[in-house]
Amino acid sequence: MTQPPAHQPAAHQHPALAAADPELAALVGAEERLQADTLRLIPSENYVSAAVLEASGTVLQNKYSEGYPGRRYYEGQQNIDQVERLAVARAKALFGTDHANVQPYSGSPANLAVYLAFAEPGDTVMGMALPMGGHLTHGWGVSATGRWFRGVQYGVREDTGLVDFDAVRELALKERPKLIFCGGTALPRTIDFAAFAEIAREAGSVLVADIAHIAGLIAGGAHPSPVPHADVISTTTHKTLRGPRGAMLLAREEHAKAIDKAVFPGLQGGPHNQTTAAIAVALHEAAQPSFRDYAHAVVANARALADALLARGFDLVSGGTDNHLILMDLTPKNVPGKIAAKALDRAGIVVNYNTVPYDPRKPFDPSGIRIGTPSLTSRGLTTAHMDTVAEWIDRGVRAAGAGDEDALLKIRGEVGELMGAFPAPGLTAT
Ligand code: DSN
Repeated sequence: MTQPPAHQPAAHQHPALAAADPELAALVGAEERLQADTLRLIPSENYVSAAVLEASGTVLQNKYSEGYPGRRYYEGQQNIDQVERLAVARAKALFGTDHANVQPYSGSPANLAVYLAFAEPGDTVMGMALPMGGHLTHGWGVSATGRWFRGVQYGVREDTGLVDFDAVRELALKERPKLIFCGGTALPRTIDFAAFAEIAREAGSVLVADIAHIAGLIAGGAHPSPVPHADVISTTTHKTLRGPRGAMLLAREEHAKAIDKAVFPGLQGGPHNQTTAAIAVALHEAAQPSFRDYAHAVVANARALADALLARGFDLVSGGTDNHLILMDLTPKNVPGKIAAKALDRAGIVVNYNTVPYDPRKPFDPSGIRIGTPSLTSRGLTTAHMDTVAEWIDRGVRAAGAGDEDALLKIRGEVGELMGAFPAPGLTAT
């Protein structure tokens, strides 16, 4: 049987859904077309494999399993226990940790469980400020973590865009926070886990490495691992790691009980077993040699794209990238991030508008856009394509500034043509 082109709706893959709820099936088909036809540059997104997709949609969905393997509050766990044990064993082997909890529903609940395990309401916690590239759950004011705990924040230097470790150390020693978070959502540079660990040790703090963005790079050997340095590691499973939407907490044995108790019964009820199964599949895929190639290709593509953007006069925070992510300050181009992001979307290039460090504009209308290479790498684009991608972004931003819809439409055609030659994983029928 011949495979349908990547840009065709794949309703035939969901025959029951199409029969029972054509309206919903049409929306799923439209999303499949969108993901196939566009150049997806949001650095926290990816394409999961067909195997991960299948595991996410299994009858494991039908089962309640509060507790942990061998210690459940429901019977009928003969298979579920094995699924979770497999996921845990694979997580431990892949990252080289003593302990893994694969039950957190996503990154925010995973981080909240860390608070529950190690801190009391009102305690001081420290993380990178959200507008500097941190995450809401690292003690930022509008998040429960910033309301229920006393969040103190560090940032990056205005001149380099890099973490100022002298300032981090000074703040940590002054505040003696219970938790120090490192990692974030808009960090284009390598995280120096050893430097954070030394500061945490001096301050008597628990070091939490939030590796959600870079877990796949770490698993593939394209970014240093926090394992020898961090007390606890928190990660989502759906970004560079290329698994389902979920999360994991990894820890040394000494913290295993506290972490498990915090996730269940502290914070959550029954685990999402279909997600646990899909995490197990993704971890198996991430242990294959081809995943190392993917992880290194993600970084190589990001570096090539950064160079091509710099050559076109773009201002990149920190001057470039070491990982999968590029943060572009569009101030010199006189185009606000939101205007650029929406115009690029019309051109078939999907990015998100983002604050840049020391942004004079508001978070809902900031100066920058954030882009990344995981999705395009999963589709097979290489460094040879990055000049074209930079050229499209350049033309798109200029068209945004000029209000030139025809130019955006032309880019959209070119994007669709190239992406049609690179079938999206998980979207083509097998
Ligand atoms: N929302 C995620 C991101 O896009 O980086 C972080 O949680």
